[in-house]
Amino acid sequence: MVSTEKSYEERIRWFNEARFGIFVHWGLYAILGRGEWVMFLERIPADEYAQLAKRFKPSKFDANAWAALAKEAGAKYMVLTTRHHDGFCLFDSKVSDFTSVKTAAKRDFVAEYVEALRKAGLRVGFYYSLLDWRFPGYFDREAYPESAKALVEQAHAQVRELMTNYGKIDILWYDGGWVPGLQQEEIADFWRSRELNAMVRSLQPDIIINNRSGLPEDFDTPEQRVAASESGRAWESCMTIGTGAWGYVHHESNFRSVPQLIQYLVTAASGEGNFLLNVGPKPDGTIRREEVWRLREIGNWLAVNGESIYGSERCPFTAKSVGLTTAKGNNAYVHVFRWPKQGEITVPGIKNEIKQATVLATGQKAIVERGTNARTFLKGLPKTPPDRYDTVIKLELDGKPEAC
Ligand code: H79
Repeated sequence: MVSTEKSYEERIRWFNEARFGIFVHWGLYAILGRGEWVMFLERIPADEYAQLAKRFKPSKFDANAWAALAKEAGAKYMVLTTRHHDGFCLFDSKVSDFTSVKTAAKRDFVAEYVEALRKAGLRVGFYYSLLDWRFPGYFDREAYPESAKALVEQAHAQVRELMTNYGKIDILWYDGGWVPGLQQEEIADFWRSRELNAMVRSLQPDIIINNRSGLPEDFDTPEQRVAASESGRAWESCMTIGTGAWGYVHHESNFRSVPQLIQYLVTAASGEGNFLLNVGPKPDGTIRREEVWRLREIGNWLAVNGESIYGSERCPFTAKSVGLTTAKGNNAYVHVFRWPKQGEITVPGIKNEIKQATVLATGQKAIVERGTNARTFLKGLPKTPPDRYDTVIKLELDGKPEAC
């Protein structure tokens, strides 16, 4: 029999080309507006919390608008919380009544989301929290063994539903795998993750799975920081725009700036990793203006500078006095976050011959001069940065970038 199974390299290729995705945290917690951990942090009893479902009627939810914004941002995929730690499902489930289909909204938001993304040409990611705070057996397995068993069985059944009922899914993004009192190496046994993920792969042979079910699977997921994995291992940093939480915060006092967000994206790209930037839509389903305009600004920047990000590779030489470097094929890209006031940039250690140096924002060619100590000078540039966020200078080389 000829195997039709794809290799890891084949399955992960689109993901490494994509580099930028949008994370969406949305659920009942949006109504309270104090983040997705509110049930736990304020010790809200499950039955009291469940009352929120009666008020969850998102009149302005429009999956096509979410997808359109992700496209405008230059993102290639989205990941939606199909359910978070509160256990509330945005999809139809035979094994739970605590879903948006069986409560006031009476809608399968996951179905609408998948359809909109496919139509927009975006890849589809599902976040799924293994843990569910409503199960006492999650907090105390000894005292409530039946509850702990039911928790795991529900997770298996719901992951099966998600992998069966919505067509082709590109990413399964587990979270909440940790269990009180268990070591990291015991987590996969608790959730029966080997069995679970074998089932996932039998239903979705091309899917990529993150590393949060107690098993490494396909990619690493540093949270709220950018940290590269070793070469050859895919990774994705996830981050919030507001710094308070992932779910909607009504009075968010602290939003990350656009240059900050672009620098995180470039940092990820420079280490051959992805950036998954989160939005927390309002209870009505719309995305707040503070997040919308930031995503559009990133999209405008990517529209000009995207070739330095999509499918990026590590560049062996650096430009740390001014910013970072990325590479692709025979091109290197110098990302200038700290534009020199004399309009002259020094890049040390380029071994290659440089055929041409171009400012992507303006198309201007820089004058290339080589100096002592293997220095390259890029001259004839303006004294103020041509791009207010990150001016990218493309270096066309005689071969793949090499350092000396
Ligand atoms: O879904 C998002 C978070 O809700 C989830 N992962 C991302 C993608 C996450 N769950 N736990 N954690 C992240 C780390 C736990 C942090 C905690 Fe706390 C510190 C839990 C309680 C104290 C941060 C501060 C969260 C609530 C208060």
